[in-house]
Amino acid sequence: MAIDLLSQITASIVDGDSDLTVASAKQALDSGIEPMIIIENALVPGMRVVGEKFSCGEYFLPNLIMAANSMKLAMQLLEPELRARQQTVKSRGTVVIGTVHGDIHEIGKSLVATMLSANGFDVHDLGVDVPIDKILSAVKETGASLVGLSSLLTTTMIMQKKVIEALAGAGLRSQVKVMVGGAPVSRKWAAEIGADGYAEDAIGAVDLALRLAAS
Ligand code: B12
Repeated sequence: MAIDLLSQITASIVDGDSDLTVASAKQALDSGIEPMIIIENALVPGMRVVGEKFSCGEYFLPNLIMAANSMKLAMQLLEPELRARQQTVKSRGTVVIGTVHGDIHEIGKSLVATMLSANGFDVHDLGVDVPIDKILSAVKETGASLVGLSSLLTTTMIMQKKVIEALAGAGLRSQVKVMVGGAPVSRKWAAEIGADGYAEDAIGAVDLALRLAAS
């Protein structure tokens, strides 16, 4: 039953049927399935299929947009549930997060931001297509100790390196630990550009942030 429901959510993402995505996500929540299971085992796999179909020319941009919209609407339902389940009292640190300049992919970055905030971090989400200067100002204004940079395009990964260089240029590099992520990003890339850590998904991002905050 739970597996059927999760498969139905995945299929509805692939079809871009936002009404069905939201209705079945609600049904899954009501039947006691944890929100993170719904996200990781139903929504994210659906987005992966959509990406593959786009890659091989079976899907076009409108299909990506419809799938992304379905996922965003489902996230609006699931985010408060995620937060409600993982409340912590004391702040674990301040994080500035955003998708780098030139890149408008927001779903993964927002999921990481939600999970960090659900785990006690004070999160300043700068959104998408964020210019380097805005990141530097946010770090100065908030006194953040962590910066999260998301990039979903091979062409925008280089912006992660540029942000790290700009932080160093502004004398802020020793104040912050930089985490990088996004589908084309790897541990190897993170090491190459001098980032402090890489995580593959939102749960890994929380583990990484906790480790970096304690170091
Ligand atoms: C949805 C989508 C879109 C939507 C985005 C809508 C939105 N509001 O976000 C729209 C339609 C706008 C879009 C546009 C484009 N897209 Co697009 N898109 C996707 C798609 C299908 C899914 C991305 C997604 O949301 N995944 C689900 C989330 C949950 O996963 P995620 O983003 O990877 O995030 C997780 C991890 O990576 C990690 N993570 C992410 N960020 C961070 C940050 C930190 C600090 C850490 C630690 C971890 C972390 O944790 C997240 C949660 O688990 C991907 C395919 C794919 N497989 O990635 C293509 C994809 C990324 N897009 C692609 C392309 C080419 C484009 C366009 C150039 C298309 C075009 N011709 O216009 C434009 C680019 C516009 C721009 N300038 O940014 C390509 C990129 C190819 C490449 N190698 O560069 C992909 C891979 C599709 C493909 N297979 O060809 N896209």
